[in-house]
Amino acid sequence: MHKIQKLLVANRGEIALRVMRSAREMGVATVAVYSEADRNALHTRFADEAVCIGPPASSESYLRIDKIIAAAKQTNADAIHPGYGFLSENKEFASKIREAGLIFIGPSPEAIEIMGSKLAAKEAVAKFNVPLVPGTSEPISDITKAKKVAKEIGYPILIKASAGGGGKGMRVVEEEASFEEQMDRAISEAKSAFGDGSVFIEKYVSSPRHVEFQIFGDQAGNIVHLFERECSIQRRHQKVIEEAPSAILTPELRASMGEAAINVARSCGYYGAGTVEFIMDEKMNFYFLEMNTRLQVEHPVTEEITGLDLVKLQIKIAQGEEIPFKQEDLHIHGHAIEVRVYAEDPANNFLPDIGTLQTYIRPQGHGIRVDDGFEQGMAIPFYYDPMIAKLICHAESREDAIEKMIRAIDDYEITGIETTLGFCRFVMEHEAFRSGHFDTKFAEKYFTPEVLQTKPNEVEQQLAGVLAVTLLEQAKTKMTISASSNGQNKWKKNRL
Ligand code: MV4
Repeated sequence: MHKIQKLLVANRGEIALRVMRSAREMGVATVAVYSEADRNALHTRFADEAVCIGPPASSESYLRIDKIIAAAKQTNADAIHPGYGFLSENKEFASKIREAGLIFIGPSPEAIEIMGSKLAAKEAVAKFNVPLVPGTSEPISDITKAKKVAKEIGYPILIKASAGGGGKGMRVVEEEASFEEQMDRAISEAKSAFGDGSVFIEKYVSSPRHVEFQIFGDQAGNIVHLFERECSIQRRHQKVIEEAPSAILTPELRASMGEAAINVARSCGYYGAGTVEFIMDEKMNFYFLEMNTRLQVEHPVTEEITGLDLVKLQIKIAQGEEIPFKQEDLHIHGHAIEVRVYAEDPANNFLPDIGTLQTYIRPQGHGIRVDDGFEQGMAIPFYYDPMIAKLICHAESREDAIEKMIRAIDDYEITGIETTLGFCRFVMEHEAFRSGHFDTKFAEKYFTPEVLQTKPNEVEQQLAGVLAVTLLEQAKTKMTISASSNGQNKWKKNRL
């Protein structure tokens, strides 16, 4: 066992800060790497030491394996945490870190490789009794054969690129007549996008729910799951709202999905933090989709309901410790919801809206957590992901967590850029979300920019009348009145 002394965080923004905070609490020194655009970023300032690794473009900084390993050597760091995104699921990064004699805070390069290929992943888990969507388990290129398979599975079917992920390289085929054309397109798309034209066919589950399980393995072979997260509220494969636990899982279903998730991890000798993604149809059948071999953006909801610090657990496992608890010691405490605050304009097709945070005041109070990497007055660089913060609420029940989230969104003051907060508030108030009857098509089905426009309700109309009279009175007596312009009620809709 090697106790980690100094940790380099190969990331930026909220996750870099998140990781460094836990390291510091464990007495581990921290090293930041930063691009020229992040010279004054919070992660750069928070770390004990910081090394500039290049120009703003990710390809010249946060994606440069050589520069990051050189920074670790230069500062005598003995471990590297990749965060999420960037190099977090790059097998070459994980192996080069090992070859340099350093510890990678994550799984083995082999596990990253297997799970990075959808077909290899399916093949690995098939022997472990994990439910898979009906379909092919091998790359398919012979059109006649493929057509036959599609017919057997039954339309609609989905063509997926083996090297794809996060929704990239998928094509729905509704009927046999369009099969050939879609197949040709899928193969050439996969070739140009991933340099690998392997595609396979699955039964298309038309409006699935996305339920994922957090798992942890250690290097002694122990594997546990930390329950599920429901991530069905998304737009164009970008998650916007996540919660734990799922509103619809029964204890029995949770136990069998948890067991399947552990088996997925077992199938590739997994250690570290991982997430096993399932889709679920309306009959509550669940199927393994893919495994993400990193800490995920939405990990805080799991932390809130388990009381565990997942980054500390990652560090302990990486330095060879065993998981310090058993599956039966784990329990779900209350309910947690996370909303992602993106610098995007929901009224304008969610186009990125970068700029300067003129006002930036975080909500506060019991059960509220904000993970972010910005302060008031800072500019949001356009080189990177537009997610500026995660707002997490934890309460005893789902209903209480929703009410807390609405209050927190109303207390969040952001001016200078548009954000997705208004969209998130809309979701919190929506009957489909509140009842738990929603799926991955929620945004498509229910959201239009018009729903963000505040329609005054009856009470508000009456109040406006009263206010008009008052103002008139005041004008008569030459009094001045300054309207409250702190934007406090910016997201309020039909509420008084
Ligand atoms: C599917 C599917 C329906 N049927 N596979 C999207 C991203 C990638 N992880 C796999 N995805 C899907 N695979 C079959 N056989 C629907 C999706 C899907 C989806 C999955 C999870 C979360 C959001 C989604 C949004 C659209 C489609």
